[in-house]
Amino acid sequence: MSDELVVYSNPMSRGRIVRWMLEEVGQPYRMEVVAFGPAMKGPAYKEINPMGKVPALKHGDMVVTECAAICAYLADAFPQAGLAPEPGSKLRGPYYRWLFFGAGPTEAAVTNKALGFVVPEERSGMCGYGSFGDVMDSLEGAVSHGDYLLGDRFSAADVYLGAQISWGLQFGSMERRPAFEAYAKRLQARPAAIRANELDNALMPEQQKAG
Ligand SMILES: N[C@@H](CCC(=O)N[C@@H](CS)C(=O)NCC(=O)O)C(=O)O
Repeated sequence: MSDELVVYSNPMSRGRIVRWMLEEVGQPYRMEVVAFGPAMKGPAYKEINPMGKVPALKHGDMVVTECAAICAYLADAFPQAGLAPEPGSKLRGPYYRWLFFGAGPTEAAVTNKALGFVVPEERSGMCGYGSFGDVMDSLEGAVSHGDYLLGDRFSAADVYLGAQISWGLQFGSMERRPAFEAYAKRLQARPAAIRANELDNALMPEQQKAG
């Protein structure tokens, strides 16, 4: 069985997170650009991701979708890259915590904010992310204890949550707090992040034409 890594993505999508993660991992991979619209919603691609969304990752015959899951999978599949604390180690706690906080509360709070949906104050108790402000405060604390979410250790959780924070600042869907700006600047200066941006940016004109 081939163990080829194939990422299905589009340069104008969350697939950029996976590209960055793959560049951090440093293993060879192939990218298949999936155009938005009929190609992404058609039966061939839905065999890979029934949601008809990018990104998706194939490793040999195995498919994994969801950016956070893909980042966590790659970190475990290629431990030599040092992007996840050892299973069973104490650092695994905050590692999971921030990966899931990114995929759950942060993603929901930021998307709802961008769409103009505000949780009525008296219903925040039943809303998993509480309020947008609660999420911002928690994230500010998370990025203020060291250079990375795990202190001085960079991990896949920084790729996933860091990409969301960087985009949030870029597109105005997150508050411009100094701690977020310093964290995003630190991450964006990583050689793998720079390479990933260059590779995806080079694919943009073609996709913009198609869109
Ligand atoms: N929860 C998914 C979200 C994936 C997602 O929404 N992708 C968007 C692009 S950023 C997409 O494919 N949209 C096209 C569509 O739904 O038609 C993840 O984290 O991977």
